Amino acid sequence: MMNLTQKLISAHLLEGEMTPGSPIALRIDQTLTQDSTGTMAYLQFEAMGVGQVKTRRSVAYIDHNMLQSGFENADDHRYIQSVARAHGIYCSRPGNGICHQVHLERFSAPGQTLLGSDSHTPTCGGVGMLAMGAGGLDVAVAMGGGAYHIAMPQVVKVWLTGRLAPMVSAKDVILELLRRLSVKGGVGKVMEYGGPGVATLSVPERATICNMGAELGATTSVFPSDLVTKQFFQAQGREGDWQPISADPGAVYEQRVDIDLSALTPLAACPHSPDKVSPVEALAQLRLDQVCIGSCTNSSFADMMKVAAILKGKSIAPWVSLTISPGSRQVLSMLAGNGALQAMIDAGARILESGCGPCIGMGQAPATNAVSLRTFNRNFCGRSGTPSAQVYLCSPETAAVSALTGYITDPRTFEEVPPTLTPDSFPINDNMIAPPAAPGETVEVVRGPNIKPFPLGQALGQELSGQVLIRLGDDITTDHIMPSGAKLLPYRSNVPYLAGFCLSPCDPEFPARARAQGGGFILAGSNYGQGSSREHAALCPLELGIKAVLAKSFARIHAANLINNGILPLTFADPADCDAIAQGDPVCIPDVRTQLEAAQQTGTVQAQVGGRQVTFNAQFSPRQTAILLAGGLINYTREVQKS
Ligand code: MIC
Ligand code: SF4
Repeated sequence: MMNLTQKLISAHLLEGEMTPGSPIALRIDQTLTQDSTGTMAYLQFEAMGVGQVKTRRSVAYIDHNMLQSGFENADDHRYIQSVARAHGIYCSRPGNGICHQVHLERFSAPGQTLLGSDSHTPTCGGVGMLAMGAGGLDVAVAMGGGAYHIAMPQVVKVWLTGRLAPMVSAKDVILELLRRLSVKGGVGKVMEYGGPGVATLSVPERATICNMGAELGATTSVFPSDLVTKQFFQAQGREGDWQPISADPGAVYEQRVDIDLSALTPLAACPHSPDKVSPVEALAQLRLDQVCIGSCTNSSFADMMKVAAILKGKSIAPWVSLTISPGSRQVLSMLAGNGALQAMIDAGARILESGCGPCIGMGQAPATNAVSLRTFNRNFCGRSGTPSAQVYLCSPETAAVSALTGYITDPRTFEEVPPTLTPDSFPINDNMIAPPAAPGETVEVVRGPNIKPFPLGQALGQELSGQVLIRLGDDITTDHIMPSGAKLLPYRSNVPYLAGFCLSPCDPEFPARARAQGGGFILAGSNYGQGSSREHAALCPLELGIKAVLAKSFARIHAANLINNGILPLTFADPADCDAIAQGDPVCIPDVRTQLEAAQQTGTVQAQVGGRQVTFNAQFSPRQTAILLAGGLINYTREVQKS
């Protein structure tokens, strides 16, 4: 008897036991990259010298950096298109849509594994894939045919009953889970959905729930593949890619959460965290300056049609700016064809191209102290491009109704309820997905001047010493560690430049201090590195000479990225020790190589911090230990290839 997660894992298991917490290695069928993590991932893939990808399907998306405010983005697009073509990778060109929406529509396949260099890759869990986010280097390894290494997750059964009430949406389901479990609640876990409520949810609704499972910190989220899924594949003209897959009756889970869909009400996440959830009702009358609809969470055809139905024949409040970004060109083209786009434009919406746009601060930064209501998945402070802005996250229904009134408004007060549309057929046009080169064809890979060499770790010495360069609190996100947005995103292939902004939202002096000290240590609270998969949150500290991060706990993908770049993620055995340490305290980890090897048995590492003897948990797998000793995954791979 197996649950769905165990079925997917056992069908791809290359090494290890399916005991929660123990290391496993998985075969990866499909990969995806996007442009802001992809340039680095392809540079690393090229450095591996593999030639053609070894996966069943690899796709490079261009969807994040599309402002082209200078040559940097455009050069990276050219590089990605050419490197993809040269190595057997499909390339979804700028304008074709957000990676997760397009992948769901055109490439997802129940029963397969997908590894993506973006934290919202779990979106495809909505059709029964084991879809996980990872750092670019792990995706590069998977493209080369290597396994993906994780700890066997615990599986949480999320049992759905009932049916969503009118104007309550899939977004409210995941916001309810965030309210109950918090942004740390899913770390080390897979959220597996089941129960009679599943059949009442369409594929895009399931995808919304899986997408924002990333905000729980979960390894991934997954729905069974059933007749609803089959209908979606038929409508996408891909029935051949469909297969049923579900948990065995009586399968065992480590945890259970029950949600009665009928009992849910519209919810919103308040500034500045996706788990600060409140009923929309309680926020009513908060005056809005901006409403943004779109992102990989809520930009499907069904979501956009609900928005169009609400806006039709009406006008947005005169003090509100409303932006709408349809998730894919397929969606945009359907809206253009059926008149929905006209309803949006006539109501006063500003239509943006199909891409991430304001979600990652690529334009549409709100005004000073503005209140912005968004259908996105993250509202971390400053991510919108305006640190003083107050960003709330909600469903498309809540966003559209609120854009009309100009205040956060419970959508159940709206007179008409728009239906959830599930088309019998979607228009299929893959002419913006460039196929790889034919065998034998030569492709020139074009590199622009903004592409700079990335830093490589060094084999670990006998001792690590330095100072605590910064002291941080809980839930520090990768948007704090390596901010993005219109000013910095163009430099994702220029780590030396980007490093000058590392942790700048927390302390603008940090990069200069780290450089002046020749590197040192970062001290943080719990869930350090939550949020994005961006490897730059490890590469930039590496560039600044960071040797170890000492924290109460880590987010999964970020901890893996630190290890892959040879930076030690050490967890305080006693969190009280963390509270007693100050910025500037000296740190010394003596005999660190010997200690790490011994940690295979002891599970701990000792250090002196600010004159105290501190014990850290160091429960690394044998492979992780070898990577850390070698100074990162690239050095480790070279060592393995030599031996
Ligand atoms: C995000 O939503 O934070 C991003 C931008 O999509 C990131 C990837 C990146 O930093 O490039 C993610 O979620 O992994
Ligand atoms: Fe793009 Fe935002 Fe989704 Fe990240 S969360 S992939 S930036 S739409």
